[in-house]
Amino acid sequence: MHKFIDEIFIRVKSGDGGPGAVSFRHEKYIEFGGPDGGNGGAGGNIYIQADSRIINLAHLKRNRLYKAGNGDSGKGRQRSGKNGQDLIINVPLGTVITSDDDVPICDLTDETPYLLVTGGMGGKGNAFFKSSTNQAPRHFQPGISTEEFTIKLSLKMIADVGLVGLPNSGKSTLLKTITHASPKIANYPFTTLSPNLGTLEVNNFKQCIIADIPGIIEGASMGHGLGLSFLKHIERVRVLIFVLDITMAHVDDELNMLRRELDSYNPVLNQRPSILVFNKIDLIEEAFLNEWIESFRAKGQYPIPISGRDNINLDKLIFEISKYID
Ligand SMILES: Nc1nc2c(ncn2[C@@H]2O[C@H](COP(=O)(O)OP(=O)(O)OP(=O)(O)O)[C@@H](O)[C@H]2O)c(=O)[nH]1
Ligand SMILES: [Mg+2]
Repeated sequence: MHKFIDEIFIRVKSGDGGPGAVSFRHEKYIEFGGPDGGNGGAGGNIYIQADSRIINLAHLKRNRLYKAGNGDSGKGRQRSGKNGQDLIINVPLGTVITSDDDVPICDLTDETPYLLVTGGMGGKGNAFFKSSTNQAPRHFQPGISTEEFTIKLSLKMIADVGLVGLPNSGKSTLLKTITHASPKIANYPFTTLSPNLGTLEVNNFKQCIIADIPGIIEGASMGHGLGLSFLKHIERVRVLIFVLDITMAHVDDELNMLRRELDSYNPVLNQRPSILVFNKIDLIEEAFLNEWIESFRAKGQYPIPISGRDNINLDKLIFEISKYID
């Protein structure tokens, strides 16, 4: 399996223009039959296009340089050289392109191809330079040469909902129960090493994309655990779901820690609408659960008690999610 790559630098070069031709018509008994050198072909363009079937940027590690075709030379009898072949670089939806020093270039949120760089123009052949004063020009233009440059591609997945929680809180289990995704699930922290997406149908078949990201621990902003870099994949979600493990001693500390870590990554995330869930309620006493629900309510928070594994109350959660999807 490919390693999950969500940031990569690549070199690109559009095609060089082909040179114009120097050629003269060959006719019997006529020494110079007139210039007929055609123009060079244009170099190929480079396009970047998102494709929903691609999930990360790993496939771009293959090449050192992504290059479009060069234009062909012009030919005799005023024939133009063939244009160089365009190159289309496919990337996942949500890929953001910048220059290597972070100047924004484009953000590929749909599958429309983006013209990154055009190929060089072809040169004029000598037929172009014929004039009343110069009937037999030997002059032609070389094509325009293009230059290599580096671009940075970063993936920010496009999801409507992001699952946030400590390792082992049951995020992947929840994703698996409510969508057709099949993420890895296991009873140890950091089972999920890269984001998973799943699709949920709400409100008459509207698709809602849910992102499950690796668990977050105290100090993630200082690089502990898998760090916070995966939070970029939920930067654009409409709603966050905090998946809190109710079997942990202090579910409120759990939430505060997550909020703090989100804050140190990007304070905007804490201003997003959010849904709180208490997960794994199948494992605890009802009285214990009610105490926690009461203590949250006293603070104006209304967690939804669920079991992602045993499918308890998930219809309630889905209804809550659907309010944000239209
Ligand atoms: N009893 C019970 N167990 C659950 C529930 N949800 C998840 N689990 C278990 O908790 C463990 C962790 O579940 P995961 O879904 O892998 O947790 P995660 O939050 O994705 O974990 P990371 O990927 O490590 O962050 C697994 O053994 C699950 O079977 C639940 O509602 N009830
Ligand atoms: Mg997981």
